[in-house]
Amino acid sequence: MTDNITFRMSTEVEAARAANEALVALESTVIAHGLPHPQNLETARRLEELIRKEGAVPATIAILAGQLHVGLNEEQIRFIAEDTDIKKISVRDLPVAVAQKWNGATTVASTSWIAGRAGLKVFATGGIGGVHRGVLPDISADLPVLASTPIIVVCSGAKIVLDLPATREWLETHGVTVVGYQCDELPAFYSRSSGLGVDVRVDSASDVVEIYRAQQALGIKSALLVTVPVPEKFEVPAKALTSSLNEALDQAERQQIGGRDITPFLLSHMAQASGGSTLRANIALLENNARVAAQLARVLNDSVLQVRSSCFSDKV
Ligand code: PSU
Ligand code: MN
Repeated sequence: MTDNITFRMSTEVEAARAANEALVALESTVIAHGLPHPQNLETARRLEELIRKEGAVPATIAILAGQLHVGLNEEQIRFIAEDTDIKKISVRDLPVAVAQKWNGATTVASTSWIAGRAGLKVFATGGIGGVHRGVLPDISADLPVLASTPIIVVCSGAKIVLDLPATREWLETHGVTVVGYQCDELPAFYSRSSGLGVDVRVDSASDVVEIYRAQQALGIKSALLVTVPVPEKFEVPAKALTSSLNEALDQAERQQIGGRDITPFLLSHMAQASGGSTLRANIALLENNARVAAQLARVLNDSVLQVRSSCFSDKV
């Protein structure tokens, strides 16, 4: 049996595709497992609103009863945010989730995988996964999927809980171009600086789109990682986080927390230890990234439509 995958598009996404409108994919793990209730639901809705306000159409991606959903309605978003049995689905989990009709939230890896195959070109998230600290080699599936999916991923770098220099090296080795959007340094999630470089600083949406189009023309199959620092007002500098992060890492080791649980564990530990300031930073950067992604999606969409119309006029 070789059934092809089918996507369940929301009415809004379906209409946007028919009208050639700009689309922005959003992940759902951050909603189900990354943020506490009720901020998770508020943020999920707010990200969608911000994208619409910028003239693009949001497509939050999740698995519902084994179906790959591209775009969720109000009720489905609420379900992902509030149900207590939503699984965290990375790419290795997709076959099981589909076959066994699970409800699940998608990570950067599985969201990129689905968005890329559904024809979406831009995806906004908070921080990507990467190479974890510690002795055991634990590398998020986000990285290999980024290395093999030609999509623009807007994020604030990799999550601060990771080994950032090792993550940066991994991206370089696997040919993922890293753009600093209005910044010279790779952002470090809650913090604006990491001491690590980007491949190029770019100051406008149209310059990002030029690079993406060049990447497509070259036939390079990796993602274009567009990194945007957390807004200054909400930044929590890396230094201020050192002790709570070390404590969280210690506790995770003692409690033998690993695999898919480690990232949410570390993030929630830090939110508590910082009196909520990392949570506010997380929400602020998610919102900002959604806005930037919507602007990029629009510029990209306009440039594609322009090329199409000039092809038509060439023929006449
Ligand atoms: N960014 C956040 N919160 C999150 C995540 C990212 O602000 O919860 C999620 C993303 O979905 C990312 C995942 O793909 O954490 C990485 O988890 P892992 O290291 O298990 O691959
Ligand atoms: Mn892992």
